[in-house]
Amino acid sequence: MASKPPQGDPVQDAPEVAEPRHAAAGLPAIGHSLRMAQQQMGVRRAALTLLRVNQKDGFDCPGCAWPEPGRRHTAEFCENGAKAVAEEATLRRVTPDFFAAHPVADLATRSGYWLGQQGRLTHPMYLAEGADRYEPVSWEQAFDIVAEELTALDSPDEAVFYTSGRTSNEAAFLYQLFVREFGTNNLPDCSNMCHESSGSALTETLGVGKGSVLLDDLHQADLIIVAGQNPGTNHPRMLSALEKAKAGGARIITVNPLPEAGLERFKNPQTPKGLTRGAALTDLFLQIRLGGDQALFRLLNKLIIETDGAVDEEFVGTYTHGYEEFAAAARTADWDETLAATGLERSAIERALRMVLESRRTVVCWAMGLTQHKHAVPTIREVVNFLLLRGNVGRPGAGVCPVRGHSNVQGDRTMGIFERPGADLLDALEREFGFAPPREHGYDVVRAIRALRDGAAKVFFAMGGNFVSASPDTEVTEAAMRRARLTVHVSTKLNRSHAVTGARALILPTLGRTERDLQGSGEQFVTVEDSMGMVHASRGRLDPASAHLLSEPAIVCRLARRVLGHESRTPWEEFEKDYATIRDRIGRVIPGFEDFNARVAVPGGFALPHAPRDERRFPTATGRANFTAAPVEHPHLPEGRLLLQTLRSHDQYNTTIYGLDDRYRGIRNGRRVVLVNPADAAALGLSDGSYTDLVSEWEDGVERRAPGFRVVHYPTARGCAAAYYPETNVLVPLDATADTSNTPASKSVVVRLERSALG
Ligand SMILES: Nc1nc2c(c(=O)[nH]1)N[C@H]1C(S)=C(S)[C@@H](COP(=O)(O)OP(=O)(O)OC[C@H]3O[C@@H](n4cnc5c(=O)[nH]c(N)nc54)[C@H](O)[C@@H]3O)O[C@H]1N2
Ligand SMILES: Nc1nc2c(c(=O)[nH]1)N[C@H]1C(S)=C(S)[C@@H](COP(=O)(O)OP(=O)(O)OC[C@H]3O[C@@H](n4cnc5c(=O)[nH]c(N)nc54)[C@H](O)[C@@H]3O)O[C@H]1N2
Ligand SMILES: [Mo]
Repeated sequence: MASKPPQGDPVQDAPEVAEPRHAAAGLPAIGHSLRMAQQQMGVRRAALTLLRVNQKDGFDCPGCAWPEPGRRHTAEFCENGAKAVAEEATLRRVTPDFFAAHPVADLATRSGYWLGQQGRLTHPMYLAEGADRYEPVSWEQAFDIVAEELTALDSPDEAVFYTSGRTSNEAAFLYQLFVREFGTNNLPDCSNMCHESSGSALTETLGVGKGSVLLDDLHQADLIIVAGQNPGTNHPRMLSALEKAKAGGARIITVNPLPEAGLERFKNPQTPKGLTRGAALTDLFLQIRLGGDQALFRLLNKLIIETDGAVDEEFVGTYTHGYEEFAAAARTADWDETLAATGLERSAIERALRMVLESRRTVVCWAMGLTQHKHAVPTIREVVNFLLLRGNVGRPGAGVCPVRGHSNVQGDRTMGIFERPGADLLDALEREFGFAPPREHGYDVVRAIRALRDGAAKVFFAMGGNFVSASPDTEVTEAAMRRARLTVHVSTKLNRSHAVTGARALILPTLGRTERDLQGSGEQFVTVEDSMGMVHASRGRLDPASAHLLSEPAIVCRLARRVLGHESRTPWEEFEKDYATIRDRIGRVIPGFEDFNARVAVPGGFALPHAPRDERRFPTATGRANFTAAPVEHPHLPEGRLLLQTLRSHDQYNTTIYGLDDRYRGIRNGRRVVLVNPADAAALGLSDGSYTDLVSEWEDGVERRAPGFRVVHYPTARGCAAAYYPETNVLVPLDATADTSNTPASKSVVVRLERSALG
């Protein structure tokens, strides 16, 4: 039953193109967010819901993982947070009648946008083997089906348990506990496709795989470098922090192949000035070629080393390891090679160096523009080298700042959602729960797809997310999914993963962040950890979308009881009744959570310890912060080809499409566009408005094609094109991943553009 993936919305996908903007937010942003919220929720519900976002007694915004400031505005949310809330708090519903009217084959022809617009899931639904559509089932039947397939496996390692990043700490802790009691470490998560490269690089060099700055550090910095990140769309509240830093005298260098409106100018809707001109943010824009960052930082490092007095020798001598070897490698950095790899002017790099040398406190922020390349891990290690050289780790106003995506993706990892758990975690689980957790490492996302493809994995269970659309190599992933015996999705909204199923499939509908969670002991709250290691409570206030929903913790507890039976000594019933009892156990298993219930009761929550930040202690193999000296890499582009990055528009949350506009980039009413530098377009004979197929070329010789994209002349770096994810995931080869972290290299796909039969 292989259906072709849908090619956008044939009726609606008709891109219109205008000049890109040069400023973000402002009044139009408020207007857009309120309009979307009201379309989904009506006026009253929209107002009541949005006023609860990120308040100390409210719920954590299900948008991004940017932290909340200590002093909050009445409306502490952004345009895109409001869209995320509206998407969840919508009044539209996907009921059993909907599934009766839409066979799975029909759902498989629909776009992700259409699926998401249908509304919230209301009932557990089951697709029986050979059936053509989902039918309602009871929760008991649903758990029986999962148990039947899990117990029929030859080994627990034939099951895969995915997690997306919205799952609360409580649900994540229970989920990994259940999975490990069941007997496997097959716990891939969205982080594998996201900041895994940051985690790998930081753990090896600093000893902690998380960022080392708090919000106040940004406010106190002299220099903030924002590399490979588009906060105006993806972390809009970060713009307030950048604005505040600038008001305090900070300068900002932006490193990006695209001029992103949010980094040019920010019109803060919370201030009078923001309603008019707004604040300029970027002082120096380095329009780098895709994948040129390691070369750039390596050259800057050489120049720092060669400047008298620029290296913080006391810091380097006291706290670091490997300096000599690194310095020897850095000294060989070459201007010509760097200019070719980055596409930058010599004078621009010299100006950046002056700003670096004038700064006593430097922060580097980054996101997917650095993590999704073959050489992502050495690139981020080079950023660490750069900061270590001038002692910019473990002092106020300075440090590493990987800006996380999903609102609790960092917390999920802290809770043990990891396919390669350390012995510390497993020992602690063994002590606390009295079972022997599996020690062998499990599958990450890419390895899970291979296992499903090869028949080595037979059951796929997802706690949230949209695995088939978010993963690379769409056709391979979808074929892999269809080979499974059973696919199960705990979801709030309909998505493509519900339409590309194993022989049997279940949809288990769950509560969202915004909703009241009533259990045996009364109303519950959950906790989350933001991008800066702050843990706080989140309490939903809305009535659940349907009376048939279960919370994520309740789903795990009931499933665990059904699957593990009397073999488990874990008090699943008690956990379901009272989440405080889960937090008691988290406090005994996960370092930094001691006395969890008492500390999270304090409004605003608490900061997790971070040894490099707090005490300049580096829990690495050498006991010091490690300089590293990897060879410099950058993508090589064959003649007549472009390097494609797959990125987000302003109207989407990952695979959830809110609308068809990308306002800041001047694109409306369509998503099948490819942004190309006019000079490259001219060389390829592609006029603005012509239609092209994107064909990716990789070493396996397989031709991957995404048909029918409108060419948009756009001021991106030479040789570098951009198009939206997930429409272009079909082009990303499964095996094209970052070294060490195994993250799909979604930001450097070699493509040729062919005249399209479509369009
Ligand atoms: N509204 C909204 N918010 C979101 C999300 C969303 O989809 N919508 N997603 C969430 C998630 S899970 C995540 S991980 C984050 C993602 O946040 P981002 O990382 O900002 O997301 P992308 O759209 O992938 O943008 C990548 C940025 O890096 C640049 N870039 C690409 N390649 C390179 C490179 O080689 N070098 C440099 N220097 N720059 C490069 C691109 O031009 C772009 O500006 O956002 C989170 N927040
Ligand atoms: N080509 C390319 N591919 C990429 C990326 C890229 O930049 N380029 N980015 C990667 C990144 S950074 C990430 S993080 C992944 C994202 O991968 P995922 O996290 O798997 O994808 P999402 O689109 O965020 O998942 C959306 C679905 O989550 C469900 N959901 C929403 N809220 C909840 C909730 O509270 N509970 C539950 N149980 N379900 C909920 C809804 O059903 C919704 O349809 O994609 C990756 N894929
Ligand atoms: Mo992400």
